[in-house]
Amino acid sequence: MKTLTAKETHEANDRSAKTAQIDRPQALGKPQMKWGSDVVAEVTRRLNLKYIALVPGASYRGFHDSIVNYLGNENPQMVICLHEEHAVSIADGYGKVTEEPMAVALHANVGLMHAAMPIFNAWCDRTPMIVFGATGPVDAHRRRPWIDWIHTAKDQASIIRDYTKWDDQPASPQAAVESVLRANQITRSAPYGPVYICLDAGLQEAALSEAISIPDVARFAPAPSAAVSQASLQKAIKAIEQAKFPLILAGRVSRKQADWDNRVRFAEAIGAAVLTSSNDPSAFPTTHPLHLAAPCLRPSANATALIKQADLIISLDWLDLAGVFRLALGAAQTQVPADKTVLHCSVDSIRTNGWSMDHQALAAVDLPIFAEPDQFVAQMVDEMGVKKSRKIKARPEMKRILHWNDALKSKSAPARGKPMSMWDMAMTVREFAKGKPVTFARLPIGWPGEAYEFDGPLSFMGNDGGGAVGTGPGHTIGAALALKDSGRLAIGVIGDGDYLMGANALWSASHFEIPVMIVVADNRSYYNDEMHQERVAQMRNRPTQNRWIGQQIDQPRVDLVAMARAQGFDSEPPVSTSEALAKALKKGAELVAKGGRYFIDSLVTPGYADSGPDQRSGG
Ligand SMILES: Cc1ncc(C[n+]2csc(CCOP(=O)(O)OP(=O)(O)O)c2C)c(N)n1
Ligand SMILES: [Mg+2]
Repeated sequence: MKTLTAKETHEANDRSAKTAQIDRPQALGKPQMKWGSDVVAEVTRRLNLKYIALVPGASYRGFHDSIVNYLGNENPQMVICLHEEHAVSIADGYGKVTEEPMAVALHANVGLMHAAMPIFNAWCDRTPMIVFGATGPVDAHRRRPWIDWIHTAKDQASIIRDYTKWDDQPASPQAAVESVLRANQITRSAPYGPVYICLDAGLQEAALSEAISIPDVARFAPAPSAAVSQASLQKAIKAIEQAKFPLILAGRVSRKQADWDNRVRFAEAIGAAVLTSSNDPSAFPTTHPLHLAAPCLRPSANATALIKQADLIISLDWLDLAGVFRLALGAAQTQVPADKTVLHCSVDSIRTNGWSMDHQALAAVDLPIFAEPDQFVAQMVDEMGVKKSRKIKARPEMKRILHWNDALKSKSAPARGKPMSMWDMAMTVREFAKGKPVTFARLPIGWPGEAYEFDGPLSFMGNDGGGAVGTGPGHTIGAALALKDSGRLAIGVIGDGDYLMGANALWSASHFEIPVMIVVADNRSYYNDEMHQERVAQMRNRPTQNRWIGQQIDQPRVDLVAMARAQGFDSEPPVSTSEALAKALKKGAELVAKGGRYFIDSLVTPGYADSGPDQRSGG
């Protein structure tokens, strides 16, 4: 994180104190732990969970009361949302930045159903999160007629079990203590993912009839990362010594600066080229001389050339290893590229299940290493005695490759004074962010890899791992909440479809005074799917000019600015030129630095700026 000046620190502390003043309960006296739900709240507090995102509901009215009137609405403090989808997306955005779980509370079956999609997305994002839900009373004699019956479902967790790491429905307050401790341990163990605890309304609302023991939570912490064996380290070193052209695929790695620095030292010491994914959070400085191809999801021409040349692939939990080989080399999904040694370092395999195929195709691997990638890199750096020098081991083969950032110089600067294309918009945003402590919470479909100029682990938080449209606003606000007092400017650049599906997430940012900027790349369309319809029409020899039908979001044109203003954001009329966008970004940044919220509707001409139709992620 950037070092703050004395004035900035003062302002940040001021804002922090103000946040704590939001939604303060009165007349609490000295609350005693007396009810079942007080026990759950008490354990939650001891686990140091700062926030709980929620939409209220009677099924958890006991737990709600415990947070307000027993905990005094702090640690965790409620972040009230206008849709369960946003509550989970905000927790996902927060967890991506902090690698710590945020809590969420969801009403019975109906709230959980609203939340199912972003929970799946958090599962694909590998984000830690503790989701509290509710049911019942399980004891049918205690159910209120009608409403308690429709909101009671047996095995409620079955709605989301296939994409959570663990769930439970404790039957007593004492069992709930264990349940919350276990949830915390599981969600914080890699690979991270959401966990769910369903609280029986009867248990929540029952008076405690016996003393409850809450043990020292420190004794239930997750284990530190397992170390890589000496034998595996030696094999890796030997493979590196024998390699002519090593290529690091830096995938799902940590947000810690020390790990980032280690990755750079490792790559420099072995002289490996590096590739990062535009789908995952920033993993390596993108303009570093070894980061030869611009970040991409599907391999661009440059990335393909690197993969083809490499004789050693070092995958740091790359999301789709077999898929990338298939696309770059035309290899069958599970076939090893014959001319390469493949090292794959990941713990993802222990989370694989039979329902979700997000584990991707099975890659053939010569050197499998079961460890968190940054653990492996740290041990390699130690084992190889890598010093802190910035001398890059030069590989003659790599010197001949034109770095993507140099190639960019011959490409067009943003057009001036005329309607912006996605390229113009992206280059304007890149220019604006240069050298500033900006965190891009999200970037939209079709954004060119050349606009990804990242210099630290918080530069970019990756996209929606589950391909879940509607999560952009929530992710942005959750990331901004985590970064509130850091001196970083949190920006979400999202599509108009994504914005419109998740637009009423914005109110939570205003209510909770979260400084944030949201910029919409507004092509007035679900444009990704226009492209799909065009392709189908081409395949079937049918008229492609009808591709817009059922896709364009126009007539009437939605007033995106009004939707943001209505929820407390500052804004201005839509901008349609790169000059106007640059001005708006500057104005927005000034406002957000003072703790405000800014919205920009950036009109772009339909069309993408990435390297071709197959770059597109939308399904
Ligand atoms: C919940 C959900 N519904 C539908 C889709 C299919 N889909 C993928 S991209 C996309 C369009 C998104 O529109 P927008 O955010 O405006 O981006 P654009 O396609 O215009 O670049 C849609 C509808 C999805 N991925 N998720
Ligand atoms: Mg769109």
